[in-house]
Amino acid sequence: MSISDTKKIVPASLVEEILGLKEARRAVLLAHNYQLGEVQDIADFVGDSLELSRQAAATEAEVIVFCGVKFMAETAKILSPEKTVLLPDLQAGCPLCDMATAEEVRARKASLPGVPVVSYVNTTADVKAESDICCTSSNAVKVVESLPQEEILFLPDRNLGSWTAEQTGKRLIIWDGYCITHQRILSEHILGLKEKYPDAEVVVHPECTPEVRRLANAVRSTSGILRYARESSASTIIVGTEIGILHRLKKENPEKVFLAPSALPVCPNMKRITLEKVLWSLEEMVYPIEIPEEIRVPAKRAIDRMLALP
Ligand code: CIZ
Repeated sequence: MSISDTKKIVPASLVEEILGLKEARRAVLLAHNYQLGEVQDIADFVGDSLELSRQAAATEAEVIVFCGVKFMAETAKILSPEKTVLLPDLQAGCPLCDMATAEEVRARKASLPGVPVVSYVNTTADVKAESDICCTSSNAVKVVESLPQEEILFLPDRNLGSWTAEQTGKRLIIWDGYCITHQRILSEHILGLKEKYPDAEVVVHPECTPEVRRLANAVRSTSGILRYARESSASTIIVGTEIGILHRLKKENPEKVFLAPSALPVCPNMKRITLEKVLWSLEEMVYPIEIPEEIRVPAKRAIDRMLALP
């Protein structure tokens, strides 16, 4: 099935109002690769969470409007406490994040003395504060390889965990969390498309199940998928991740065909951010993210260790 972006008609006045207010507020708009196409189109920067974290840390803007989900806005605030970080919809959460609480992580750490904790950025700030180092899907392998220990507690995504264990050969103790959106991508979807398009290549996200990953030519983060699409000579590519990425893929590679495995991998939380909410966010300066210093400081240490890796 080919999913084409439903082209929403965006009133020019709405875009103008956002851009005018953005300037008046000295704000920058950061958007994740899974955001609605019209939100990506007005953003100053579109990327994965590692790229957006780096942008948040480097920007000279006073206000960051984070078009993504809450843990991403929290990461921006952890890195830039002096800036105002706004999330246009506070309900834009992440069920995967909620699968590991700080209390559970503390209990697990107590039973594993000396075992370092690597946490995926898809965690709450207080879970990051319990972690030795963070990782994203684009650098999980590098982060795990950077640690001298062979045994590592990896959380919260079991699929990214099993993929990282396969790639590094280390003994990962893997949390049992998963992304509900990537879990909806099934091997039969990929096999069905491969039957119809035998020359198509398959690139999937490491949050996909091992069965799906085994059918892929490559397993990549969203930024890795974008790079793969640019570099591949295939004219048709089956993409196993949240369908928001198709917007950038098509924009950057108009001569290629990108196929989503089904209409199911849509993250309802990412789609909560609309242009109307971005405008409202800038008008009312809502919703500011606040993180207590006793959580922010240790959480920043775990993120900084990741950012310090080459
Ligand atoms: O790291 C991110 O931004 C996520 C959640 C996915 C990806 O691969 O970019």
